[in-house]
Amino acid sequence: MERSLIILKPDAVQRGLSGEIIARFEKKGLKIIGMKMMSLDSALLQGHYEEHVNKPFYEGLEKFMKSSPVIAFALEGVDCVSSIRVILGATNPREADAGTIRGDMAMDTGRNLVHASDSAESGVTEVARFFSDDELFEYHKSEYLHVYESFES
Ligand code: IDP
Ligand code: MG
Repeated sequence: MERSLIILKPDAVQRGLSGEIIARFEKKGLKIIGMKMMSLDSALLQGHYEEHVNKPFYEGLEKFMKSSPVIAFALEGVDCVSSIRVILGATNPREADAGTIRGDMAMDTGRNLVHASDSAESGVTEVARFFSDDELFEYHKSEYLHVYESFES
């Protein structure tokens, strides 16, 4: 099954939107396999945002991501990476569809509330970057019977 790393960024934590955002993923039927509050440092952020490190907005992005604790969690589900990106909405919240997290709750690219992995490969890499094996949980989710027509238990 695919995995995605989700980060509730400092704006989500500061605006008290964590619960509502987590609820959207839970209602979708995704399984939370790990979750923690943490402060991000430069080394972790430079690895995580490797593709953006040399872009003009990176300095502001790193400063913002260090400005308060974040809540990181790992989600698992069948082909979940792209469906999570649909729930997230476009990077620029002013262009994000209504009904998405960014479309409903945010106004600025630099304050777009949530990170989610952008491919199955990055999902695996990013979850491993943020969580050690003993922080991740394998368990049976009884609702899967009612979320998926067929699933491997
Ligand atoms: P994503 O979060 O939708 O995957 P990316 O293009 O991977 O978007 O960019 C990572 C993050 O960098 C964005 O979520 C946003 O916080 C920040 N960012 C991207 N482009 C800009 C920009 O033009 N100005 C300010 N921040 C940006
Ligand atoms: Mg991205």
